[in-house]
Amino acid sequence: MDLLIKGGKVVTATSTFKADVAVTNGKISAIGTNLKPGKKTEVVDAKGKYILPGALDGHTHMAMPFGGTISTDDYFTGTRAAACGGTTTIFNFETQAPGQPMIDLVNEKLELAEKQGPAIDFSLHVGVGDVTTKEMLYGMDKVVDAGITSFKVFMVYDFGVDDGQFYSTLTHASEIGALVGVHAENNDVNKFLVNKYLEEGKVEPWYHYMSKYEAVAGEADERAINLAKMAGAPLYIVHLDNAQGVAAVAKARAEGYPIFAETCPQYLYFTKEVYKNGRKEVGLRPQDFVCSPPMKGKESKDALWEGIKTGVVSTLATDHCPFLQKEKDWGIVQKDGKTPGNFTTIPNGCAGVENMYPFILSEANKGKISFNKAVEIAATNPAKLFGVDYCKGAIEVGLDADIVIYDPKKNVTINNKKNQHGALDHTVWEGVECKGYPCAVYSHGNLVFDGKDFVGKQGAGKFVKQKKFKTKGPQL
Ligand code: DUC
Ligand code: ZN
Ligand code: ZN
Repeated sequence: MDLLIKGGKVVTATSTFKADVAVTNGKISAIGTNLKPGKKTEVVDAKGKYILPGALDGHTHMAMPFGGTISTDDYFTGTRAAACGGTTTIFNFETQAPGQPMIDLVNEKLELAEKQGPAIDFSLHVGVGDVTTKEMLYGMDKVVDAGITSFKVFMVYDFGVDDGQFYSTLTHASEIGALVGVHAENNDVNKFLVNKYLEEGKVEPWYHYMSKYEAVAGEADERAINLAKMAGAPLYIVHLDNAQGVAAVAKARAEGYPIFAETCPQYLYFTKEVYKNGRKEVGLRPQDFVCSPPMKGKESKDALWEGIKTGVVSTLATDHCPFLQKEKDWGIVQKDGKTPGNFTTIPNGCAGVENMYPFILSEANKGKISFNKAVEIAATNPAKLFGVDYCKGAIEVGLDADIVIYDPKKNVTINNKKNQHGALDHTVWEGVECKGYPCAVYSHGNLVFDGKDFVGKQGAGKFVKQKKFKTKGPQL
């Protein structure tokens, strides 16, 4: 036995109990009371603390080209930040270029990841950019053979799919044991509204929200669900943000369909008001919050919380996609330094990979949801949905020792300069108070966060293979 975490309270998705946790060769080797250390065992006192599985962030965009730049965190700095927030696995989106065989994209990005050196384990989701021919569509098979069984289609953006391509992707994915995620927004309505507002000279970040308001996402959520039902395929809606979509997912699940939804902390904490005023009190401007989909109104925020409580929302993830403030300012003056900008010339995305687990655990600590629910949506369910529950997502004998020791009495106020570990120059989470915080994080039994600093190693993280997706109904 290499490590013995003694006297803490183990939290799983379904139960909470006092136990010691032993780690041998990077795996959880025993869970029980009064476990005895060996001569060389490191013993950690966890009295008064919770022992949780490391979170899995099923939605990140590290090193992603977007809006004329590349997201600020790469596979190292982004995973360093993740580790310091108790996330021990990420799933990074990589999107296929037109005409590019999907497997070439995968090989290229695995090479990039290896070069940048992730601090924790990772896998990929393949963003479907070209399924215009049978050959391109069947390119998914090689990706599944390589151990990646999750794909994502976009209903918006120039590289997005039309409904026919979406339907064929869903159909083929379900034949080969893969799960399709969707970024659901109505492209045509969005484009119409963008043009309308720009013609009217309405260029401020508020119109980013106005051109992607609740129903723009809600309609697309409903259509995506209909297409999945027609194709007889499972579906995963990423970053669900609106009440209409929550109702649609609830209905489909109640009817027995394998429809799953993810939401993100930003939709549970902020509202559309940030596009009017930013958060002046901590130096954040409206453009700093521009991400897609944008934050919605309070009714949607409340519906998402309710969806988490009732099991309609299955997972929490971040959509971590950081851009520097000078890039966010391209909404005022564009990259060339002279052309006036507008809400469409702001790179879309915000940071969050370090904040997801502390945020949801803090909400649990305040009594909004149970700790079990927080573990379920941030660790256990993403592990199941993305086919890595054979090694991750729970405190269980035989699984990787990706462990968070959580101190419910340690209060931390997010301060980008003082206590955050990514590469970004700001965070939308600035000044947010967390009641309770991770005080130690382990990846494969190795300490990666000591409660203050990153103490892991660049390059220690490895690619994790996903098994095939077989779930036929709404239960995982
Ligand atoms: N939304 C974002 O905010 N950033 C990257 C991609 C996306 O869909
Ligand atoms: Zn998206
Ligand atoms: Zn995304």
